Amino acid sequence: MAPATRRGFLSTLGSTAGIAGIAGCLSDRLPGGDGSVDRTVYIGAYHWGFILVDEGGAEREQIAVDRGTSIELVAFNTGAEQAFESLPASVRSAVPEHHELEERNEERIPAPNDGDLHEALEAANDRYPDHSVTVVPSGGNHMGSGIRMHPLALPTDTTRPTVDTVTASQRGDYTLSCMTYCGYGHPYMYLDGGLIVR
Ligand SMILES: [Cu+2]
Repeated sequence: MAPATRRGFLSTLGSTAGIAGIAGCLSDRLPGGDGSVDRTVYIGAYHWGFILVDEGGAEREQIAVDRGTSIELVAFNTGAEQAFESLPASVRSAVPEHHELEERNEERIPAPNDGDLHEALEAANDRYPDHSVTVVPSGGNHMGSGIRMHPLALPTDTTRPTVDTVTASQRGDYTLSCMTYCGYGHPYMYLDGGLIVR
């Protein structure tokens, strides 16, 4: 994808137009907006991390739910412009701008030995634009427990968010993790303890 268009979606961030219409839009356009799920959690994937946004359009480091809660996960690749545009305005405006996401990378991902993080990011955007997300118990492999799910594919060439409903069946901390190789920072692409089932 051409650099000129890759981050074009950022120009829409900060727009407040349409907020009043969110509830209606959501029920028309996304599964579960009719109240058949208890919670909706928005998950944005970028190189190299995840953004968690609640129903109110607030970015959160973690979202806690009660056991037994059904959770609609609405996941998107921040590089998928059309999918991003289809999200509620409050969710779009909660997604940090590109430079802020790059600053987050610098805080938590060591620079490569043979180059800098920015170059690695540019290369990854071009060569490995896709991600995926899975939700697994934090701190190890506990087969069969909790929210484990098959990875949701998050390609850049899709026009819609990827939506799935999961049930928070067991208490614990859960980590969002990318299961699709996405360049240098892929091993760091996780959000530890992003979901808590209490
Ligand atoms: Cu990834």
